[in-house]
Amino acid sequence: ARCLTIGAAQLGPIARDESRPQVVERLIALLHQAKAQGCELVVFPELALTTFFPRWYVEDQGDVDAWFEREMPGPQTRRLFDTAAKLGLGFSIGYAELVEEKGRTRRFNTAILVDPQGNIVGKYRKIHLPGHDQHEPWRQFQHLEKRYLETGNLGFRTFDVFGGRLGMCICNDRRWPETYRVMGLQGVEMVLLGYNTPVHNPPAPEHDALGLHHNRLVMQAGAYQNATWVVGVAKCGNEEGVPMIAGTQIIAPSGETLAQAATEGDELITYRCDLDLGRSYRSSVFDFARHREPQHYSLITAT
Ligand code: CDT
Repeated sequence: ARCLTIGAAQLGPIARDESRPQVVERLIALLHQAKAQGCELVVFPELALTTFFPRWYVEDQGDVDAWFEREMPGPQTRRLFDTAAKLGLGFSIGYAELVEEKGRTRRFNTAILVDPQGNIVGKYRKIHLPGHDQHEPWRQFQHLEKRYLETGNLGFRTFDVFGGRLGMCICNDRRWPETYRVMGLQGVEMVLLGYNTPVHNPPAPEHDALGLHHNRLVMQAGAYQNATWVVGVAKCGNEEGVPMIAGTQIIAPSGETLAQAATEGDELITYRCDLDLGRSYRSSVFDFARHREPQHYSLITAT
């Protein structure tokens, strides 16, 4: 068996006035727990260095940019990288990324994968950006990802690291079957994903009671239908008056959740994942080469 011991590091709320060094201390505490529990790779959530800022309409772009990282690691995040490397732990983490690319300033909702030596070995920029791009004052809170962020431009890649083939996606991506399938077609064995999911969705409050159900449904389906592990990690709890779902879990290629968080705060859950578990699915019911019928799928990619 090719086993990889995963730590899914759920975060409780991050306050608006919490500084990067304060958050990094919380992440480091989880790294130490992960080391003590035999983990090799720790998965942190989406936008794990700041509060979930798209909930506010902010006019001044300079104020918005204060939530973004211009380098990774930067002066305030280097301690995270150094500690992980000292402990010999890999990690993935989500953050808001500001880059000069193609001659202009660009902003992405990004996740990176860092090896046990502290090298960035994988990067993903969120493709399915939910919410809206204009201020909608009728909402109790905003969801302005479409205003502050650009659609990711790196595709759904996979990375041969940690003894397996790993991929990443971010939050709303997990609701879309294409996300997993594009990685499944590359033979992905484990998908790492973090999320910030408010309990209340202002345009469709009738869904509010189903948040944890939908969270589990989409990740379990993505895992089973693509014979991959899925590690889903929440930032959750009541953040600045907005409750967000927990439900951090580690899902096997069978679609079964094998470990799950019990709280809505900082909490590490672990599982020793056998990366070969997907094989029997990939060679039987989901043998893509034998059973897919892509000639009937063209509508999926029509724009
Ligand atoms: N962060 C993120 O993508 N959250 C969304 C909220 C959807 S409602 C606008 C999610 O899909 O969980």
